[in-house]
Amino acid sequence: MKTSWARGLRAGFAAGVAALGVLVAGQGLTAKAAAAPRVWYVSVGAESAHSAIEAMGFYPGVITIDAGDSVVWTLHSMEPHTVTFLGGVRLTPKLLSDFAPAGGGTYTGTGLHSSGMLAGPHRTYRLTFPKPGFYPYLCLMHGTAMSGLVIVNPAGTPYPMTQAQYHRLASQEEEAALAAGQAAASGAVLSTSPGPNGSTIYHVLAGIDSGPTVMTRLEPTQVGSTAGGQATLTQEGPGVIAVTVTVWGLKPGSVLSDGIGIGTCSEPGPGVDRLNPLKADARGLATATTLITGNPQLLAIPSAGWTVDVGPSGSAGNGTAAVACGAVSAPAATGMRFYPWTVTIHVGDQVQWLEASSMEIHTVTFLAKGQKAPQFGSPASVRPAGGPVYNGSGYFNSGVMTPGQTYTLTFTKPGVYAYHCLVHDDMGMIGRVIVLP
Ligand SMILES: [Cu+2]
Repeated sequence: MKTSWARGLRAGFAAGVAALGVLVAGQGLTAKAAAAPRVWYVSVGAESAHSAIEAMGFYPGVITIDAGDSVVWTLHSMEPHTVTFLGGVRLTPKLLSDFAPAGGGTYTGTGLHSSGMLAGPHRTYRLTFPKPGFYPYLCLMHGTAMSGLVIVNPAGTPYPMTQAQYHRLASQEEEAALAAGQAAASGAVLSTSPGPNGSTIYHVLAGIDSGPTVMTRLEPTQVGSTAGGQATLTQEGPGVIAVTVTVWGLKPGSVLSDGIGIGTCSEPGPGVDRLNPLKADARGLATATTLITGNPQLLAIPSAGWTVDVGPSGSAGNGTAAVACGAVSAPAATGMRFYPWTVTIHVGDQVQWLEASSMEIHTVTFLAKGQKAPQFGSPASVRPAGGPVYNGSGYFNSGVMTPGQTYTLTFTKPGVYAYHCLVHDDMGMIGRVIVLP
């Protein structure tokens, strides 16, 4: 503090600082006090009580700062995440399992910069952005579905929002995500199907995701424009997104281009994908659906950072000449429970668990009497064990279940049997099978 104070004096700031009556931190105490770099705050993840629902996003999802400013990300969940800027490094399935920190504390858009795995209360990651640009980022643990965007304007550009406004926006985005996860969890009903020899198969979900569809309103972007509409983005399956754009208020017969871009409607950035053109009918209404396909492990609707832009023919994707535009904000969340958490069956019936979250791995694990749960990651935790028939004792493990995978057990002995997800039992992911005679 002494050094900065002296530097301040040298810079001729004695009067100003004295008038403020406080010591000003050294960094940014330059000839132009108004341009002092700022620090902005973004939350990583969010969760409901007892970690039952985990929100998969950064809040706010998009933040606009000035060159020289820094962003501090703070973890707000039991679930670990990363903050990762690819910096031109190709995203591969292998990189999605690399949770080591990378890069320095300054990011100019090149080179992998990653927090590494943030785990534990209020862990933070800080980056400074000296260069204007659009900087998307993601969580390597949860893939492109968990995305954010930092927009950096030249130094001195007026900020579109204050930190207090970003906090309010962040709360709204978190609530929307948790509500979407809660809706999915509440909607999960136990289904059954006929099994062999008159038995019944009970279908239990390991984890659950918020719905696959995101609706985005398209608002007119030009003065006097009457165009408005709606974009519906649906994750049809791994690596497939369907985008349906409907616009009204157009000149009958006119043809418009549309596309997906990075940025916001007021700050459009680079284009991501072109969408099928829109042709207005006699009522001035146009609609078109486009399937976007990509690597099943890499392409997902991002929780933030995309816009859908509609513009004159040939213009779409970068938003600069947009007629209508909407920012895609996907309220993504995942349920960290078994659905239902308890299931009552009869001797001879089967329970089939389905890994129903696209963003998580889980296990279904029955411990032997007196056995301590193996630490997740140990050989015993990740390897399947026990076979297909459970008679009430011994160690039974599904091994690591990846999205879409199932695990089936036939129960032959009456009793009450508790089981765990070895990855998430500390978050309360435990279940129970009651077997009646
Ligand atoms: Cu994550």
